[in-house]
Amino acid sequence: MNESRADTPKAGKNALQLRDPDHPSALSRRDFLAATAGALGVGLWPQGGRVLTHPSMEPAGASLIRPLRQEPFDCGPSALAGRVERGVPGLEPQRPWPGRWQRLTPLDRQQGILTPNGLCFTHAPSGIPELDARAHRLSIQGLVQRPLLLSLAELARMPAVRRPYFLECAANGACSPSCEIPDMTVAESHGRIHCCMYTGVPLRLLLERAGVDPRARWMVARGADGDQRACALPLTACLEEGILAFAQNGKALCAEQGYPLRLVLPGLPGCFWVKWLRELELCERPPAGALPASIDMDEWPAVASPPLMAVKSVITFPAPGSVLDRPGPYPVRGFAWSGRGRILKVELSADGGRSWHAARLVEPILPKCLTRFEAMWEWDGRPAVLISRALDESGALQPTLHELHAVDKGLGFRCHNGQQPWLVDRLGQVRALSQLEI
Ligand SMILES: Nc1nc2c(c(=O)[nH]1)N[C@H]1C(S)=C(S)[C@@H](COP(=O)(O)O)O[C@H]1N2
Ligand SMILES: [Mo]
Repeated sequence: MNESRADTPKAGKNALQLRDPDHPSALSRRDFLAATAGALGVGLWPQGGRVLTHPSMEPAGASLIRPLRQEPFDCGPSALAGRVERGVPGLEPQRPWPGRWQRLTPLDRQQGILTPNGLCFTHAPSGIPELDARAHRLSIQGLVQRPLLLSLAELARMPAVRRPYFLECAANGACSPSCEIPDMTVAESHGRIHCCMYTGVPLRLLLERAGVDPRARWMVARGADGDQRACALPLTACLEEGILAFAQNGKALCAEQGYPLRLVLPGLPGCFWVKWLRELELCERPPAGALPASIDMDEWPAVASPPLMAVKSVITFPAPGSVLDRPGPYPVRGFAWSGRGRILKVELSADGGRSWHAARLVEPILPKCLTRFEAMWEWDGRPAVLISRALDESGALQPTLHELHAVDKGLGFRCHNGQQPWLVDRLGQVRALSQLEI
């Protein structure tokens, strides 16, 4: 963890100094605290023998103390803390993703690995159906021995599993060489991902109950949102870990996330996780027009074997939207994830990818979940290019845009997992950089 500049001859002035924020051995503890406190704008106490009164130790005005709320509420920290809301992508025509139907996860504000209900990005081009859970039924039919029609009460009586997983839209991190959005924030570029704890019935259990005909190769899932397109999946791709989920982070699913029932397919692109699920049909080959919701077949002809979301990471601080107000030590933080399992390692560069240093991974590190990383970085006030790259347990390393471009010249938005460089300019302002620029 304590690699120094001397170990990396190519490292420039802005090389990351690896100082674990919890074990600041490179500096004396006092220097470190003073520097960090300065950078974070907080006072140290006590200072030079003088006792400083923390402003918040003043008695709170009576108006700031309120009785325990009786009505149901979503537990916010305080009325004074301000609300964190899901972002709305811009509606300008040059922006690649129409914004009307999407809300984005404020990834830069997310502290832990779970995305709270209400802050999850939402894809709902056909609108959000208001469904009555008591009347809702799931049918399992087609090539099965015993077709089933299940109520939620029946599902809830079956043995449930409870697991956290990330869901990433195949369009997340859309920053191809041809599509550069200079004023894009990190939530706009990378906010099509969330990570929630799901409770539900393993798909395998239900299919066993229905008795799968050996001829069945595909599963077609249909939602109740008026999106007439069905979503076809090779049966093998969803049997392993698929869940029919009815709860998200310990509560009923949000309406936006598919209340009362959604398909959870860990590692697979978000488009396969059908929401407002009402039908599973097993068949030999998918019916014509059965596409993953919102997927354009021209862009994705290889649906026969849906790709697992490849290893990826992004720095959420410093990131577009944040400003570094003076040179000094800063924490560099972000998230890494992979549809192929756990994150093994995240490396950071502050010199555009010339030198790399391992970041600290923050526990818990779970398969197919967001994983938090951080490292302390000493900004010397000169322009710097920050990049993160992740390695997963399958041995895959997050590629550069150059590498992706070499494989696929027409690099589109789908499942693009390229490294994302952020440029910190002299003023401490941060903006997105296409990696083909560096
Ligand atoms: N019924 C239904 N399910 C759907 C979709 C949809 O439009 N209708 N969109 C899919 C796409 S493209 C994505 S990325 C994910 C988004 O899940 P979220 O809205 O929970 O973020 O849902 C998928 N499931
Ligand atoms: Mo999506």
